[in-house]
Amino acid sequence: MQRGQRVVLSAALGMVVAGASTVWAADPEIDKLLQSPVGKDWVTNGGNLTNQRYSTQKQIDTSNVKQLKGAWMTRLKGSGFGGKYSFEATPLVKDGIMYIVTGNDDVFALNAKTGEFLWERWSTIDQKLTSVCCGWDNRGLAMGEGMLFLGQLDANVVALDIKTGKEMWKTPIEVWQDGYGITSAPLYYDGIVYSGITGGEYGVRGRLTALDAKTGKILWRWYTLPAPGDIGGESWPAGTDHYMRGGATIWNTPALDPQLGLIYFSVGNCGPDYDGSMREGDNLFCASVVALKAKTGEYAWHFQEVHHDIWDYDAASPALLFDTVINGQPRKGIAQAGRTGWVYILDRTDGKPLIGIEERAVPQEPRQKTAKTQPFPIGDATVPQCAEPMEGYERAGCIFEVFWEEPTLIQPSGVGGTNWSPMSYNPDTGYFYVPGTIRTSAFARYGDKYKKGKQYNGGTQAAPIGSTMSGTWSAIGGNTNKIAWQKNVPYRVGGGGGSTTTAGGLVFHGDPGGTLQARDAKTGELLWQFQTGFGAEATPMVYEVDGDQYIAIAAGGNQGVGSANGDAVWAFSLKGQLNPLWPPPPPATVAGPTGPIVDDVDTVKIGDNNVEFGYFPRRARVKAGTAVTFTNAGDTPHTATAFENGKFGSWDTGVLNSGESKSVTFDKPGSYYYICTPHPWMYGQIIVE
Ligand SMILES: [Cu+2]
Repeated sequence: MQRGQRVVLSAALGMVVAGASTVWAADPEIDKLLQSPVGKDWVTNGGNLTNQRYSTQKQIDTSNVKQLKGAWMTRLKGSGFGGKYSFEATPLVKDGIMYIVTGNDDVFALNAKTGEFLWERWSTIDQKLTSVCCGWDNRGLAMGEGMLFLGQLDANVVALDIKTGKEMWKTPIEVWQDGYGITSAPLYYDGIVYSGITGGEYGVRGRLTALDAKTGKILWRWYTLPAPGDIGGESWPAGTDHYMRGGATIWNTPALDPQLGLIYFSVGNCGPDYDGSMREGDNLFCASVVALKAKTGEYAWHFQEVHHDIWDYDAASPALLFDTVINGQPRKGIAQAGRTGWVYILDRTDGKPLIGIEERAVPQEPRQKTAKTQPFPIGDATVPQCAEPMEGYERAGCIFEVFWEEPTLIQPSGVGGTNWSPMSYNPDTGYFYVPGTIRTSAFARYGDKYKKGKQYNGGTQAAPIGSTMSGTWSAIGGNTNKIAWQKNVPYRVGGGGGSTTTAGGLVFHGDPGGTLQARDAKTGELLWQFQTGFGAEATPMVYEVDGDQYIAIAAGGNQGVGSANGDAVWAFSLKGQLNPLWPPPPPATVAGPTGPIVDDVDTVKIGDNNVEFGYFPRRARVKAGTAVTFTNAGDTPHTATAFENGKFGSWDTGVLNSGESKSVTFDKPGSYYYICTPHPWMYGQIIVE
């Protein structure tokens, strides 16, 4: 199709079909699918422009879902298979072909009916990237104008020929050596590719970048950290350039309302994450939902979920558009599931709360320059918001509790609540299906000097040794913000895989223990589960080929949760013949180092065996007086830093770059726990006898 061809598109956002609007479109077919309820094809990460992840397919329903079996399973030739990776991408399907991207940014086209390979494109990205904060990951693809679009960990946006996988253009939107990367799925609409950027843990300046889909030329950038004089610029300390390194990155796919002409996205944490002492003010647009004019990038509105964030409480899960009725009035809604554990429900025309969000006074810590008030949505949180006291910790509190250098236990943890995982919305029930992580953080601040391209966290949020971790699945009413049903589950969810819902009355989601699960959308009852053999930590999707409905999910684990690695894509149908695989090793439910104790070890390798985010051995027993050498055998800078009752640093290797070593002598008998400060989910233990 030619750019500029005149076509008629129907508006089909949610329940409102507002007639036809005439527009110019570069890819009329894709633009129409993007604006329509999801049917046979699934052409963008969130299903369509709303990010609702709701499919109108209903061949598979509550009565027959128990008969689902594997139609096919394809292993992606070892791509993204290893401990350093997460596999979170949602496959796309168009005209019987599936497109999937792995944590190594490799893209595969498969026959969606059989799983056979059609083409593959290996990214050949540099394996020594030092800007990957939270596992090697790619959340998905976009398509349009005969191309597939992806963002890479090396901060390039790439277009591939959808028929062959051949590279059409490649645009660096930043320099990875300066701390930048891309993990979000881009959004394609009306000739423009929109991409987020990562680096909130590296002192970067976040932004949304719009590129011309045909050429890859950058059309505009909208910085999430305003300069002095820009809207929001007054929320940073006057006379400083901290806004140049304050984080506020974009982890996930935007949503777009063509009628309002607005694009919407969630913005991540402030940097440095846990030290607010040098950035007095609300620090816009950290931890916010932002709306821009989709064509020009002009500011429309914002809502900040957490003022002056010091808890790493990103808005990381994708913003979702939905239509609802409140007090008899039809309303245009937008919702976002925060790491705080709340769903923020707003009017998408102006960003005002739809149900009510109160500014309430919160605890104060003058050294952290804490905000006087924080927004409290009226409604229910999906996870506990107060930490249990633990022996060895003097301070414990609820959400927005403050901390300085004394470790302080707080729930939700710094990873949520809901982290990167998408929720879904079912217009038939009016519920959001929200994944939640139950975990405690021991927050502590330490000073951290900014160095371009290096980790810039200002503290830690490690889970205390011995604290428990689990998850929740909650249905939250779209016009009440109250829990309609809630299920506790054994493993943390919300870090990778989200939910997808269908007109068949079902909610589908993966589980870190390896199963794909189907629940009754009305009641939450678990109706079916199937063991994929690997950590099922991506969001499922739904499509149809030759009259048969399929459910598909990527299964390859999540490095932050520690679920089993893999490189599999599964598709399920009522005609499927494949049986479940054996369960893989389950992820931890208690924080701390796991595995056997290895005796008489004087070397601990960090990041070995392509795991990157782990110590080998994790637990070692040595004689008093032994000098233990810590060697970084991985690619990313790591540390081994003492972690005792949340206090850390009584001994420390400091930052070890790839290949560097440091010895620490342990003279006194006892148990010495340690963590990696940039990756506080890495635990180790030295037992000295
Ligand atoms: Cu590390």
